[in-house]
Order: sequence, then structure tokens, then C-alpha cells
Amino acid sequence: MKLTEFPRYPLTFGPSPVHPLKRLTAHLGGAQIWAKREDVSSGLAYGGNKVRKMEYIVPDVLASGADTLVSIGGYQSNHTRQVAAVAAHLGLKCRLVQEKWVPWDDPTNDKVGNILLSRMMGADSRLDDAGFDIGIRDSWKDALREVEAGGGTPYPIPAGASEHPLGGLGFANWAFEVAEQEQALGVFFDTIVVCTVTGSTHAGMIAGFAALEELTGVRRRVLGIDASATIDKTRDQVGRIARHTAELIELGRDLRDDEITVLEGWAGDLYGIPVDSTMEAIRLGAQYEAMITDPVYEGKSLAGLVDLVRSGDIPASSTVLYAHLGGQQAVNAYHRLWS
Ligand code: 5PA
Repeated sequence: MKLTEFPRYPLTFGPSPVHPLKRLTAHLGGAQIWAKREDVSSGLAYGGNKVRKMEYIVPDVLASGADTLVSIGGYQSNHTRQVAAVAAHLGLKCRLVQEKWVPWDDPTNDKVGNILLSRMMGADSRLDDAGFDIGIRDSWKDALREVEAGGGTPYPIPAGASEHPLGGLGFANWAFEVAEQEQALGVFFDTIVVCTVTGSTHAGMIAGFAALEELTGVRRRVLGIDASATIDKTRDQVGRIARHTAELIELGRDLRDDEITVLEGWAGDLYGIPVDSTMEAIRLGAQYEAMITDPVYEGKSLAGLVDLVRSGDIPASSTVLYAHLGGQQAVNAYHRLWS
């Protein structure tokens, strides 16, 4: 099927806003930097990148007759908060497994921010001691069985909605949205920078921009910045989901290796723990643009962008689009970084 033929259930206000980051651009003195803001594009519990993925999954949820969304993430998962939001919006129940993905010993870590919001929205959110892994987990399968045993009909949504067969479509469509906004704004983004962990955000973009390239002949760089600190798994997952999504939308050719670029260097040693470059990027975004980024995801991808612009790897002649995927709700659990 063509991308436009897949059913899409609207969960956003419309296209996410695109705007220039003028002071950050002037400060770095290189490429022109713009942002596209998934963090302010939905009214569902502050939104974020998973809402856009869910737009293509909800039609399948509704067709399945399920009454409970079942998903998984860390204590401060943005994804599970967005699944809880979608469940509330649709009048469904929600069961969440929240694993101890980050060794961050703050007594508020399992109480404030995302997990607080999920609980407020009525999700049955339960903690699990297991550490970080982007793969399919037994605890999630157990939760699915439990819902069934309780007489419910679960709908499985894996971590980040990435391993879901339709998980890449939301951001494949993002590519076409960017092209329309470029026309309206009279700008061309030759480079896209995006944070990648479970992979379907970046993978969807790769498939979408490849489809756009088939139509226009125009190539651009879609640079994924790893924030998982388990680079091999993320690279593998991005490649796999990109190829699957490309096939789904009938790209009609294989993806080239140069289309799948996951860069390492800004994740630090551990998922969820910021390093110096993360803290500097968060400070630059906040103090030059009042653009708030978090220490788990967006601070790390912004650090990548800052370095690539400074080093000239993204040359001064470029216009680069930073995909802001949300995630600010976690910052309160990291309060001691600023106190
Ligand atoms: C997340 C993911 P992908 O998982 O699609 O690669 O997206 C990475 C990403 N930015 C980037 C923000 C703010 C994110 O929340 N979050 C996960 C979560 O559980 O919240 C799936 C890991």
C-alpha cells in the first residue's frame, strides 16, 4: 500500500511546528539550525514522538476489539505516558510495565514526571526491577497474559512502539510533512538530526525520505544520534525497521547502506545518564532558545548536532532540521542536576 492509503487516526493538532533557532545558529556560527517540534504538537498529555506513531496504530487497536493497551518502558518512559494518554483519549484501559532502565538513585524517579502523569490518567502502572533493554521482554508478555487471565482483551504495544509492524509509518509520513513545510517556508533541509533508541522514529524517517527521494531525486542526510548506549542493538533495530517500513510503503528498492546512519559518541556509557556534552547542549537549548531538552534523549541528540555543526561535519552551507521528539516530563526526576 502507498503511505497515504494507510488509515490514520488523528491524535495531533496537525503538522508539528517548524521554526528557526536563530540565537543558537548565531552562537555556533555554522549551519542554519531549525527545529520541528513533536513536543508541542498534541494535546494528549504533552504529546511527543509516540503520539505520531500511534496515529497509524490506533486504527488497528480499534479493529482488534481490544479493551486494554499493554506497553513497557523505563520508570520515566515518555512512551508509556503517551500510551496511557491515548488509552484515556479512546476510553480504553492501560497496563504498563515500568522497568528500572536507569541506575538513577533519586527517590522521586518512580514518582514524578511521566509516571505521575500515567497514573493520573488511570493507567495501571507497575514497577519491575529489570534493567535497560530495547528488545521484547518477558515482563511485558506476562502483563499481556495477566490482562487476558483477568478477562480483558489486551493490545500489545512493544517498547517505543518500534517492533510494532506499523511503528515506522508515523515518521515515514513526517518526511512528507517536512517537504510540504519546506515549500511553504521556502527552505530546504539537507540534513536531519534525530535521537534514536528503540529505532522506529529514525527508521520511519529513513523510509519516508527514501520514498520522497524516489519522487524528487533529492538526497539528504538523516542522522540518527544514538542515546541507547547499546549501539549495535539500536543500529540493528533501525536498519530492520527502516527496511520493513520501506517495504510496507512500497518503496520499490532496497535501502542503501548510506541511508542508514546511526552515530555514536553522545550517549555516554549508560542509557538515561547524561554526560558533559548532554548538559552543555541542554544549557544551550534552554539559554539561547528557551527550547527545553531532557537528559535522556533530546539533550543527547542536541549534543550531537552541536558538535557536528561546530566541527563542520554539517557544513556552514547546510540548513539542518533538529527533530525535537518531546521528553521534557522526565526533567523533574533529574532535579539535582540543576540544584
Ligand atoms: C524517545 C523514545 P525511538 O525509541 O523511536 O528511537 O525514539 C527515541 C526517543 N526522544 C527520542 C524521546 C523524547 C523519546 O521518548 N522513548 C522511549 C520511551 O520509553 O520513552 C521508547 C524508549
